Amino acid sequence: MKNVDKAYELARERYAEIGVDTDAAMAKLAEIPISLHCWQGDDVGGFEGSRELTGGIQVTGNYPGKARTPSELRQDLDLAMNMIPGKQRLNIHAIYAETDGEKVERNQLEPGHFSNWIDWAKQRGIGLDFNGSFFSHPLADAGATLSSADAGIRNFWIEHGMACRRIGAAMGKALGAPAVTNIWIPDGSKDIPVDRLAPRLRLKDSLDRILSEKIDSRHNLDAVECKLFGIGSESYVVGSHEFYMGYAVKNNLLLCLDAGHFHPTEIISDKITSALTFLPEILLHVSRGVRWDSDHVVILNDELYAIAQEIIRHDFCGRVHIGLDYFDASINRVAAWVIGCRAMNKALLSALLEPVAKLRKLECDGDFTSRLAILEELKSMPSGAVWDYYCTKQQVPVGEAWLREVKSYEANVLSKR
Ligand code: RNT
Ligand code: ZN
Repeated sequence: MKNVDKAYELARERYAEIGVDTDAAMAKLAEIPISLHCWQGDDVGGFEGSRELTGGIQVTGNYPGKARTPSELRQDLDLAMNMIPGKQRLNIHAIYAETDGEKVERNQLEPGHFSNWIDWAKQRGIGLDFNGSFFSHPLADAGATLSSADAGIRNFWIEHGMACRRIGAAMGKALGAPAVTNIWIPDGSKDIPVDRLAPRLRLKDSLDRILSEKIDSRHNLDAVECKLFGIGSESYVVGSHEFYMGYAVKNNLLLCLDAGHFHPTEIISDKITSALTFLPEILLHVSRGVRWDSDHVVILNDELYAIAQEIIRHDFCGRVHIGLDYFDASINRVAAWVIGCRAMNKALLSALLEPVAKLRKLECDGDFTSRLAILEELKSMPSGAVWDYYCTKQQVPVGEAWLREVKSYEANVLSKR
């Protein structure tokens, strides 16, 4: 890796000239966990059986080699995670329970149904995060779960939410770092409702009941995820941004900001500081919506840079939990994980290579000319050389070398499924 080392030495000097310590940046990056979402590996399928994906989210594509079992999914994750530098976590949905062929209703799920995941995470030395699955289920087919007017349906989902928090806590306890257990529900309506209030009041009551059990925050943290619209809930979403912002602030929960869940010109990077003015911690679902909440694979675009800058410039690493949330079945699914998670890491590294104090001073002094000039010059600084060096130090492939490994896995493993 002679060239990588040489390029890094030069890059280190260049950054030193502008007052940036590249070694410190890499050390910091290595400590920022990113939670990889298990559901990219099987198109949000889970292991309950082959029901269709509902809830107004959609996976397109039929790329061969999808994981069909928990061990296939973990095998795929093992490969993806070995191609990604830095600290990782895994984000699991309730539908990924392992019940030994037995039918276990979602309101009956227990930590034991996730013990293989916990053991696997322990082996890898990573933490887990968790999500209730309030979709792809007959009791979600009417378009309402926690906001349902049907007491039986609503109770079922409340019990599911309670079960999920206990599972999250068991994960956090076993792995020595709290799991973030997220609640996203698809509730809403295709056409214009007459009563926008009653479902929201019911949702509030359901959440109150789910959260009534005291759970040690060293083991589990609760997050709520808002949304603008989904397929089939175009006119009304019960859990809107205002609803959950209010609920999170009032109850001291994490607000989950998903990059695809706002108006197309709205960006979550600008929401981080607002949310953190009123909340101790938040969760991000880093995603990429193309024209709608399409959950495309995350790439290194302007918004990803901006998200990373907001986290790093304010030193919010301890308060922003970074999770990925996308699902693309039109390309190799393992590669999709690697591409998105490497992109997130690259964005964080770029942010860590900014001379923040200097930029802040220019802004305070009102020298907006210099601020803009330097921000533009930073874009062509040799951050790529630092990234390559970081990858070698982290013992993951440099550049597109990871792709060869994924391609050979495709030929030897995925294509045989
Ligand atoms: C849906 C939400 C939610 C899901 C996952 C599967 O729009 O983004 O987070 O994508 O939980
Ligand atoms: Zn999401």
